[in-house]
Amino acid sequence: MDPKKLAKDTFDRVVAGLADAAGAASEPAVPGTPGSEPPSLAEPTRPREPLPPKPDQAEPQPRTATGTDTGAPRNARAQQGAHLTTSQGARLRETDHSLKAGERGPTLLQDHHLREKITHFDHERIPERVVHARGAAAHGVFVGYGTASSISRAGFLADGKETPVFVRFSTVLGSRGSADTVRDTRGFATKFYTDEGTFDLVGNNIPVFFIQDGIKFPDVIHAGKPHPDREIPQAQSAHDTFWDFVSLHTEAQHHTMWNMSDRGIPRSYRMMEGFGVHTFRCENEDGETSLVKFHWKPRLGVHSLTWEEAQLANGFDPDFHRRDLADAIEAGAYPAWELGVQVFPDTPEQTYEGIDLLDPTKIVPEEIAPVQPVGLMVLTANPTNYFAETEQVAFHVGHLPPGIDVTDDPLLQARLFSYLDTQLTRLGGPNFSQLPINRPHAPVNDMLRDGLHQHGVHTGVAPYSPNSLDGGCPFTAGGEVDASAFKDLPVRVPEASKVRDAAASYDDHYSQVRLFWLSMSAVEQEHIIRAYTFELGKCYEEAVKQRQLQSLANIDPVLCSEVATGLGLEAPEPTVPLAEATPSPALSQVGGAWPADGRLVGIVVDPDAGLDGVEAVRQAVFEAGMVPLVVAPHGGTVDGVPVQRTFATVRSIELDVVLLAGAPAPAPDALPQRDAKAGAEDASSVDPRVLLLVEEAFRHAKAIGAWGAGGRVLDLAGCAGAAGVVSGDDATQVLTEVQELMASHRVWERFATTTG
Ligand code: HDE
Repeated sequence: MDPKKLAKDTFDRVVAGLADAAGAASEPAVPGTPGSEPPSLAEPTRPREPLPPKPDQAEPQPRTATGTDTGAPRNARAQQGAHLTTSQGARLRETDHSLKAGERGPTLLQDHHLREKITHFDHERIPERVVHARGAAAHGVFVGYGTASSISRAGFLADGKETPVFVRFSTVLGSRGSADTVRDTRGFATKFYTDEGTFDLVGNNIPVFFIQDGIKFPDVIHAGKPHPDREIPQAQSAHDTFWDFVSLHTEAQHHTMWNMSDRGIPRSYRMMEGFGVHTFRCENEDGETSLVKFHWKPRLGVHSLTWEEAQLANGFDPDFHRRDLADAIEAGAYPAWELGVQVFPDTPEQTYEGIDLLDPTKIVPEEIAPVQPVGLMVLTANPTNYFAETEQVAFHVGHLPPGIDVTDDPLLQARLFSYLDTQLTRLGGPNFSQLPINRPHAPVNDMLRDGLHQHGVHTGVAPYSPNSLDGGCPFTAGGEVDASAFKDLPVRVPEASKVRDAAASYDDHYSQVRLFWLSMSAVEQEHIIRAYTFELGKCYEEAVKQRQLQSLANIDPVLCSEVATGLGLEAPEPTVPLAEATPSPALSQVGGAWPADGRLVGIVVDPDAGLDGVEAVRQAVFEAGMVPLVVAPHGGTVDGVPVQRTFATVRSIELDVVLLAGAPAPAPDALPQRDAKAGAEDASSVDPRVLLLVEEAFRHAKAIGAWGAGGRVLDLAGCAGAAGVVSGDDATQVLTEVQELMASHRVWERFATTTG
């Protein structure tokens, strides 16, 4: 079957199944409702059962600590009953006053309710992840295509097989409360709850890593984290210690350039590729092995923010990516990715076309090893509780199903130790796999016993092997070919001496960085120049900047001289010959047309002039699977149409496109002393915040549309008639043209370039 059709059919099937489960189609609504029903104005006092979760939410499936499906409703673990109780279920009459010796007297130690409430609160926090602390997650399903059967016998890849998944996206460097749109790598970790045991694909949105050997992980992270004396800057690499490290440790240069490219500032988690990074070894039913790299390809394409948008979002909406993911799912714009594999022969050298497959600073260009689709993942539900699910989920690269095994990549080898180890501190002991979100969906019969917070109630007397007192239970899988058992693949280890060293092939630190640079379009190269210039410009020490310029000289002379000019420094000569590199067009994000699911369409209205065409556009936007946001001078409703943003609350960065249905005069609150975005003095002109909205949208190369009086705003903003600016009399026709522009994410020709 045509691969594109397979993806579409599978996506449609999953989404149709969700619609059936939800029953009659409800009215489309703007996402973001906090609760599952609208609140009453007065405080509710009549006891009632807890409200159900919102329709877009799901809990982890109810499984026992040992993997059995309990058959209990999904909310069986949520709070129960209509009354406030202690943790022991005793009903309480009062929770607003502590028990005191008289109204004005001291609090009594006897107050067990006070002590339970405060003590539990005191211990609500757990250590945040040392890396990837800031994240957002969703539940979903993976459907196998069956196309991987020649490569792997893993059951979840079989044709039509559906496997529940939980995916957590993250930034790397920032603390748990840091902003989403910082320049950084993004984590892309997927937990497949397969029948054969949990499989965790713990990847990133960048296919290479800073280091070739896991022993250097503390070094690169200490360099990237805030300086230890002042603990600044938060969640970013634009500081001396990061550039000090990567300029000395030049194997980091490839990953660093990906971070400096637009990949470092994604538009959305839904619009990122994912990569397993390392090469894995797979085995098929016939015992044949191959080397494999995993890729996630987003249905919506790979798109990014501009640097200015990212910076504005950090202040204006630090939860930008979190909100986008949750809102999209709530709006029914289910994010989807195809899982694909690059497959290489399992030769003793473990190289492909001269590329060392065990070196995680190298990619294999898709042009020489195409990515073959093996299944589709659709994210279908938001978590019901951030802490229980997104915070407590524990991934581990050693969670592998039969048919997939690790290789000797020294980065992967260290990870096999680290992920188990880190959970002991973070989740408080060895039983973290029994937390609801981590429970396998396969029967668990280990001989691990006891430990803090043990949820299993093990039977028998002989948790040791061999035994006869428990009838010999549990038994290891027998026979050479037992499809249901994990197998450590019997790979030959070359005869060698113990060494703290790496293969000579690991010494090439520049050829693939040059390949990446040459694969970028002119506008993407401009962004990279800009990013290096910004980041190094934020460094204090000239030696650090000069040293990094040396690496840039070894990558590309134009890149080096442009950055050097911005820094006011001399561009050095290369110290190694420039590599011969064939560009890989697949690395560029520019080009192609993509669905606009869940995109935000701002519609600026002028209540004084009437809402001609607005309702029709709103409905058409909903029907196209996007979300309309009406932007008006005040909140509430305008001519019966609900308003989502006012001129005071809106900012261009949250809108993918701006539509102008009018040219509203300055609102009463357009006062510079009240709203720094305002500055209007001429009451006959357009509200200055609307002008700013249009100017920014134009600068960020977004599509803009206007009808009726809206055209006057385009004139005032000086963008009428420019590329990607549509105006006309018919509102829905304007929307249609704007939608066509949105398919390519930005109006790219608006960005002038110097390198192209
Ligand atoms: Fe991780 N990494 N990592 N990492 N990593 C963690 O595990 C580590 C690496 C990645 O959403 C930690 O539970 C070492 C590469 C993701 O919960 C920790 C090394 C890649 C996540 C850890 C690496 C990743 C983590 C922190 C070098 C891409 C977030 C908390 C040998 C392929 C998972 C935790 C989530 C998290 C260690 C390198 C991806 C400390 C030692 C390469 C997506 O165990």
